[in-house]
Amino acid sequence: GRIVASSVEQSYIMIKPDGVQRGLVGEIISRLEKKGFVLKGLKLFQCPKDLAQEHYKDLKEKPFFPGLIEYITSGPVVCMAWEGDGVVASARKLIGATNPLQAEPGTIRGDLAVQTGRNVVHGSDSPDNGKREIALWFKEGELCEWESVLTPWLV
Ligand code: 3AN
Repeated sequence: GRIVASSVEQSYIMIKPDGVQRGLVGEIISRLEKKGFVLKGLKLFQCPKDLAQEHYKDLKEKPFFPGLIEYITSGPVVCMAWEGDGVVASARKLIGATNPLQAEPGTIRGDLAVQTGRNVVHGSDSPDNGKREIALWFKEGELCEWESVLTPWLV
């Protein structure tokens, strides 16, 4: 989709099907909200196979790729666009290591998951990929341009 460019850094964060099935949606959103990032886009979405393949195209050659695509398309995901200075790296820290057994306690994966193939949440790994992924998962008009009244208390 075509998305209005924002000058502030944005990250694409997605609660994967296991996170939705396990009832962790509120918990995960809450952690990002409380940190102080601003939610600009949010939807529950059943991901088609071609979109999953495009999103994970860098992992196409990996042996776990077919299983990853099957997992991501197995049920609804929660798509989110989060905004704020340093949001990409900070959200990666809040999410924790890819392998949940290596993720620090206090992180989402460290507290809530055990298996790499069921690690409940995705977060963009660079600001450029944040932009790319938000444009991939959201259509024009699905993001809200709004200013949080909390911003003066946060930054
Ligand atoms: P991250 O999600 O922490 O950025 P990536 O980009 O290396 O990690 O991997 C993307 C996704 O691919 C992971 N979230 C996980 O669902 C899956 N994945 C990565 N490595 C493995 C693996 N060894 N076995 C199964 N799934 C994997």
